[in-house]
Amino acid sequence: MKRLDTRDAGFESAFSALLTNREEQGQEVTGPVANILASVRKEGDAALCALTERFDRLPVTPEKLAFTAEEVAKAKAQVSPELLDALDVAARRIESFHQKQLPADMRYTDDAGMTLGMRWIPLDAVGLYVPGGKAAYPSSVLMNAIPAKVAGVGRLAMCVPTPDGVINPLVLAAADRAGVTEIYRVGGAQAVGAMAYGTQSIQPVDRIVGPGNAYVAEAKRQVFGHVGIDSIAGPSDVVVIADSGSDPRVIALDLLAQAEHDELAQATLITPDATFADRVIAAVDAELKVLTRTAIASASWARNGAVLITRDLLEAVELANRLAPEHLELMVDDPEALFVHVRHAGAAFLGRFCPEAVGDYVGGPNHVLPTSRTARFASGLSVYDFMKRTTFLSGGPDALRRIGPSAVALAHAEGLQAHALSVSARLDALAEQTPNA
Ligand code: HSO
Ligand code: ZN
Repeated sequence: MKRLDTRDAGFESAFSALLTNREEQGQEVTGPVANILASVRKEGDAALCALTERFDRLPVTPEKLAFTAEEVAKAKAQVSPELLDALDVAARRIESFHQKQLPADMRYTDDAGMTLGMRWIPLDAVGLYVPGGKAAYPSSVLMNAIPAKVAGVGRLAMCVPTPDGVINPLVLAAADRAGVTEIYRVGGAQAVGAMAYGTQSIQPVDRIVGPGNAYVAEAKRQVFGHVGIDSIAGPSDVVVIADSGSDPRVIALDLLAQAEHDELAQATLITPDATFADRVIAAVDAELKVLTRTAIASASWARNGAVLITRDLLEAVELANRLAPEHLELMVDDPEALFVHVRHAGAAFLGRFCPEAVGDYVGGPNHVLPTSRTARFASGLSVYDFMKRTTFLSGGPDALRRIGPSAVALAHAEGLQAHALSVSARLDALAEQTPNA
């Protein structure tokens, strides 16, 4: 963990290192992924089944690739009523937020008499990748699937690896709650290939979303262009701005909630109170002794953790903007007064009783957010990711008379004769119909 004070001479260079010093996974997977994609594209189901047997140790035939409704129902029956209730609370709140996000079409008539506008249209088919093993978050199934459903996507297919045939029943329950009915027991680059190119049993989709390991991320990169993809997620991060009005232990737990995700996760505290900073650091050390995911959280805190001491809260926000965090907590009495100055953050959590963990599960806004400082130019997952726009132009003779000649002039300037004629031939015809107009 790095403890820096903005009043120290070496602050700027140490802080810059913090901005750039993100570790890369550094796994060379480009070639192997290209081979997997090529074989799925060429051999379809046969390749899928062979690769699933090889990587997941699961012998499977094409007819068994999809989970049946009975299998999903059976998995759901294994989940406690309390957990199903919690899933439902989360799902309802995510649905309601994303419904409010639905964009309105646009249509207006301008002073040339042209009617112009834009129509939002949901995608026909989307593929959702859900990781297996330690990164399988049922909450992320809801966060990816519900916006697609709300957007009106026609078909939603999900792929999830089942190493040794094992599936987390809560993942299937979450898929079921989100209305996903097409689920395949396939993972890795082969799942991405199947969804991108299609096989005998998996119809191709138009866009693939969802997190995955290095192979999945690379496969998404390689199929991009043939299909759309969401952004490739880096390690998760949080910046917590707090003053001494919060319990140091509670703030420590917020930092550790990030650190326990991944050794590469980054948790940063920014505070104007040096004494409070030291209390939080002590509380982190104490909690690290008792947490279940100590090994991961300790590694993350030791390697990527940071505590920044500022002159005041405004300076804290300035640093947060430079860090462009995925999550920004404002744990102060008047969070709105700080929030007006926030320009770069994937999601902001306002007030002492609104920790990120609430937003991770049951807040409503999406928890798939821009990582690795991409909040400078990117936003969290939303219904817009599952829709596209068709713009339209509609005009009659009067509008063409008014703006057509400028199009002709520009077409000539670009040396595009057919373009010019396409407009001028119509203008000529209009002139003939009304000789003195
Ligand atoms: N904090 C993660 C989401 C998550 N947390 C899922 C718990 N489960 C990225 O925003
Ligand atoms: Zn989380």
